[in-house]
Amino acid sequence: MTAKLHELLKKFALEGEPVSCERYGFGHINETYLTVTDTGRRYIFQRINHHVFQDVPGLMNNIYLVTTHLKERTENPNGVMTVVPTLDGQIFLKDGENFWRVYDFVEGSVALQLPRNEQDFYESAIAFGDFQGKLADFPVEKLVETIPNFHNTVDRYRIFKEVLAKDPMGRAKEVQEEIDFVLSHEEEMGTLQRMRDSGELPSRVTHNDTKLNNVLLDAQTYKPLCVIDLDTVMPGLSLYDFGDSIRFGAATAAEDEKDLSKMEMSLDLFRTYTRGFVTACKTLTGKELEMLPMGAKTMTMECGVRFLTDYLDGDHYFAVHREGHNLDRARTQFKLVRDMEKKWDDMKKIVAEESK
Ligand code: ADP
Ligand code: GN1
Ligand code: MG
Repeated sequence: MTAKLHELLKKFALEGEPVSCERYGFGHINETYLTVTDTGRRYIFQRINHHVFQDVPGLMNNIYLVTTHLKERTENPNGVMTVVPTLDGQIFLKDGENFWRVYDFVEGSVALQLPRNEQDFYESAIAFGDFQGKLADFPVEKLVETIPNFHNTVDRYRIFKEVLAKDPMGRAKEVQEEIDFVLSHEEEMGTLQRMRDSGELPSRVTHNDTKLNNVLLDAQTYKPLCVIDLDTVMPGLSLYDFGDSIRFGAATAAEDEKDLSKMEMSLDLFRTYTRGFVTACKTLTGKELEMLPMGAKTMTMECGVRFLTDYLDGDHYFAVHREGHNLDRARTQFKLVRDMEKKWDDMKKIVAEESK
């Protein structure tokens, strides 16, 4: 561990003396470390990405409020993230321009990059559905928007077109096919935002980043344990949470798979997740249920648009580990959208059957 990391860790109310601190996990946004102390206690130590999250105090206050609310409704102490304060009682540490925080490590847990089987995916649906259900009575106006317009797909298109017009890296000419695909879907992809604006779909407290690896499952039983990565918890649509889970977890290949022939949306996994989500979250309206397939398609397209925007812009937002990484990610998302279009009638039928 570097002397700097040690110095920072010493400012938190840890049990014992930190003896190691290593990079951890597969997140694209924060810098995550696993730290161990001489008593064997383990902690997650993170540098919060303040370029992405411009109001870190507001974000940490959201997390504090939401975890406090969830703890009152959760029996298992490992079932909710626990923020470890600094020695002077703050929920994060400011060091120069950087922001750091510590969470208790949730022992006996696993985060999956892909479901091993349908049951894993079902359990994640229960976890995220339950999360939303438990927050249904949380006063949504107390939360700040940690990233304004995060799932405003109309605004994501606006930013895409702005970057495309500048084309700062000169990359647009290589990806004309992808650009055309994005633009040909613009009108349809604004549907949910228009329904949110008109009040047809209700604003709820949502997680907004419901990838499978943002829920910890019990390492023994593979039952849901704890929903993590709470940075984007804020007002949103239930369809964002449903859709983002399908985008990531009902896919038959990794988000950055290069061989697009491997990438499909599994209708079986779609059915499994739908069943879990509607079972755990009883508050969905008829309109929300009807729009679930559109939630899946919109979140997938939006994520593809974000990856492609970042590729055109020079890869400033998502962590990249190889050349063309964001382009590969964008392509998998577009392949998924095309596959959903082929399977659209089946997706609607499944939702109708599972929400009876
Ligand atoms: P990012 O925003 O970059 O995705 P996350 O908060 O999701 O960062 O953390 C990255 C990874 O670290 C997670 O996917 C998970 O594997 C692991 N992780 C995060 N918090 C905990 C925790 N409290 N206990 C155990 N593992 C954790
Ligand atoms: C980011 O932080 P992480 O890796 O869980 C991103 C999500 C994207 C996802 C794509 C704050 O999630 O919106 O869907 O990558 N989070 C943020 O993998 O932008
Ligand atoms: Mg994460």
